[in-house]
Amino acid sequence: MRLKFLIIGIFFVLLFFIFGIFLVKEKQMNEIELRSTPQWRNLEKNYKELKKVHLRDLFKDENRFCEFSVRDNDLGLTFDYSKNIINSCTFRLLMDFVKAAKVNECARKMFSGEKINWTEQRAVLHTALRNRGNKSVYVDGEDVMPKINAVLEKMKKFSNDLRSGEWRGATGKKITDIVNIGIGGSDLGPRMVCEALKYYADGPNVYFVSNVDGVDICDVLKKLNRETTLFIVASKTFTTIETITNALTARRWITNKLGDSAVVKHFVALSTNAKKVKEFGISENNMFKFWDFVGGRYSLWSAIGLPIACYIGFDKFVELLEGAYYMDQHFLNSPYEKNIPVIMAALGFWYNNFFGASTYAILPYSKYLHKFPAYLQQVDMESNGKTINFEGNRVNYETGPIIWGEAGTNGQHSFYQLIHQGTKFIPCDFIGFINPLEKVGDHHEKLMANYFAQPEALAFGLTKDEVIGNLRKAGISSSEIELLTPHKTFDGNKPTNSILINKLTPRTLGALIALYEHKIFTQGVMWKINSFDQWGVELGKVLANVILLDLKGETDNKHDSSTSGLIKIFKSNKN
Ligand code: G6Q
Repeated sequence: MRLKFLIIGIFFVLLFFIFGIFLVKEKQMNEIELRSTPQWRNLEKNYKELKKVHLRDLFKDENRFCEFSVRDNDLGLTFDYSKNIINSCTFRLLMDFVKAAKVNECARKMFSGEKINWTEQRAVLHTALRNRGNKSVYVDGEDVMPKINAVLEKMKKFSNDLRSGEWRGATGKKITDIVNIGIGGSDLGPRMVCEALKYYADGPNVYFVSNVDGVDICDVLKKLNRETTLFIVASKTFTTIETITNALTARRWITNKLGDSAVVKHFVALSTNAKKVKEFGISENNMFKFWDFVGGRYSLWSAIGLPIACYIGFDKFVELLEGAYYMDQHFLNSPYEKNIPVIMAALGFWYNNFFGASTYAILPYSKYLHKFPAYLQQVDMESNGKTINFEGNRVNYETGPIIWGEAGTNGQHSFYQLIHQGTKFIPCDFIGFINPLEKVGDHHEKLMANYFAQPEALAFGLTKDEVIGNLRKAGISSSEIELLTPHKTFDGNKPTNSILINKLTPRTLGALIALYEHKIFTQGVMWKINSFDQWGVELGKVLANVILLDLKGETDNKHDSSTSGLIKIFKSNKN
């Protein structure tokens, strides 16, 4: 009998103990400072070993490419991350970190409409906009899919009518040119996609005006004919000073010659703010809605994509959504170890938080993707450029990196020198396509030879002995060899990811964009920050409004001596 009680007692003590460990682990990721968690500490230990290792050594393992790459045959996409400074242990520890951060659980909250943007009390549902499975998604008890589908239908009809000539300008002429007026999230996404999918364009010309600098709109208007031009005013809030100023200038340009009644045939609005759209003079019929649960920088999948649908046709716009939906499913359902956005996020985190890499380069080997780095700059830096964590405390670790880049091979003739031989440590993503859009001579082979060569050169460099050998072979004198060798040596050991896609199509582009969106989301969860607000943009906007009145002479506000001094010079030298 006693023995029985003893066994039951031991059983309960053990149960308590196990439960206690579980609670402490939970607490460690949720409440204890991130850098003190075992997951972070383990990575720190691994970093101390790895920083002494060169990619040349890591590649002695012939199996490395197989171990550290993911191929998705359906999408025709290969993600090779073998040229990163990691070993199997690093990878496991990074995945442990991701697991402890509960990335998948957080992603499911986002997809299901929970208000994960807690500083603005908003759901984050750009994924619902491309939810091609059409499964219900609820926000405040309302299924958002019917209204999303209704706007898509409206976009379909409008883009078809515009392209076919069913929709005509006020004087009965077919619309040949579209001008999208918007800024930030209401500009960068559709602008980048229109540029990227230019090859598929068979609709009207599309121009983008974003800057309040008057030359932006004037340059575009100079090329256009009022009777055949349509303006898309894209603004989530419909209060953004740059957009409204440009839209008013465009409206004057139309009405001066065609009269006020022409507005209805030459202006449409993409917005969440019906009241302001109406005040501007655009009728509800000409308004394409989206909602607070769509963040500006994640909005190209919404009504904000209207210029894309007009440019390449609605069916191809849907292909773009389908590609993104495919990536959404991959992100939600693949195990972390095979999950491309998760692996990319974890690697970025590895360099950002352990190697001290403060910048990250995006290098697409495609002329049409030349706006992709600028687009990602906003999505990444506005999302993860934050200092305050989930608990409202300042973080004591690095968060989002500086994102930059340029299309290859142009960048090679510009800044690659610094990546190869400078003192900065810059991880890079190389994006390339197996099949060209235009087959011209051997252009594509030449482009892709560079795409393959650069990551190889960055990883393996050129050793001193190799340099000396090369110079000797070239018949260079010993004294010159001595002089040149240090300059011609490449340390290598620069990490890169290679994303190799069968072809640039609306579907693969959709998937590529969603891949980066989810990478950014994953990193936000790992850093415990809110990736979906942007309070940092506000302060400058408020001050500009105050100073505008000073410049117009309506107020004379007191500023610091520098700002006041500059304003004084501006006013006294203005013609
Ligand atoms: C994006 C930002 C920001 C925004 C622009 C334009 O996430 O919020 O770039 O898109 O400031 O705002 P509107 O669409 O409201 O004009």
